[in-house]
Amino acid sequence: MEEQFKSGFVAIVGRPNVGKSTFMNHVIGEKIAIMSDKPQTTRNKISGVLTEKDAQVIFIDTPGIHKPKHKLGDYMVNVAENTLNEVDAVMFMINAEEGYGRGDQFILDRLERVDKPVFLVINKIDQVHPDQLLPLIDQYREKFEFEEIVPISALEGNNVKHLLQVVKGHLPEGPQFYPEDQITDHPERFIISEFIREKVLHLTREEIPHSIAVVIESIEPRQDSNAVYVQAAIIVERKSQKGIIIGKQGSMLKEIGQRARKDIEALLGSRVYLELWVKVQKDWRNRQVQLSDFGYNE
Ligand code: GDP
Ligand code: MG
Ligand code: K
Repeated sequence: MEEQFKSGFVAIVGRPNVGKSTFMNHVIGEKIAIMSDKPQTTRNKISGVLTEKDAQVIFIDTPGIHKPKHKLGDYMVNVAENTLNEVDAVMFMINAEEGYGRGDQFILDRLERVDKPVFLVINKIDQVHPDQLLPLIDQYREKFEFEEIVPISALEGNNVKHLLQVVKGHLPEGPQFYPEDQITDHPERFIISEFIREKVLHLTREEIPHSIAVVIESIEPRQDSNAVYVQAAIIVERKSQKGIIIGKQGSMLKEIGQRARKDIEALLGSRVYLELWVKVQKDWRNRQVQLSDFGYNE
């Protein structure tokens, strides 16, 4: 008898910086989720679609579940929790270097309410001695009944194939939800805004906190020049931050724009003109009513 096609949605949860986006990018093979060494880079659901001959896995890279410190934090936790109730399996990812922490308990408490298989994925094993793994596994086993425990290195790809086999093994039989060549179901608009936000965070390092948002004002293909015209605003909370992002004679903003443009061109497969500007909007994180303006409502 022929094997049935399997498909399903798999959420990736875990503390910030454990490597969720890196894993997604490794699996999907394109730069869809945004990677950064700053925590909480991923604010929204980004899904990557992996299609193989026997299965289709749709990964949801959730914002970090953590104790919220402000309204945007609340929003992010809600998105993550809602996601957990809609998926077929959950990958709980930890950093092998860090070990168990209070942030993990917060997440595990939420996972107790999930009735789908939960896998413990121990990432960054390239950073630890193999002897350190067993005690870590024992420690987590005591806290939660995981379906399976799989150590990987998302960065180097160690054991990632095995993890995919394990995940596929637990998916229900189902249809191919997305066409084979589709790797994300997110509108380009959101991915483009994340590309720009990533450049700001990388280039400004510690000076600019997470209190920025990027709003894509327009994306217009230009018939005459065979290029796409993108207009976007970077929203900051303070005037001083605006100065940092613009830089001396606009040099920083220019650099941000040039780097973001390269990623957008790769994504859209065409030449791109990117027009960027910076707006100050005080305390936007705590103004719930404004969150929807930035695309942070479900
Ligand atoms: P996220 O916040 O969970 O999405 O984490 P990211 O994917 O953004 O990764 C955070 C940092 O950890 C980045 O600097 C990654 O390069 C790094 N990282 C991710 N996976 C690995 C891994 O397997 N090994 C090592 N050494 N670093 C990793
Ligand atoms: Mg991430
Ligand atoms: K991150």
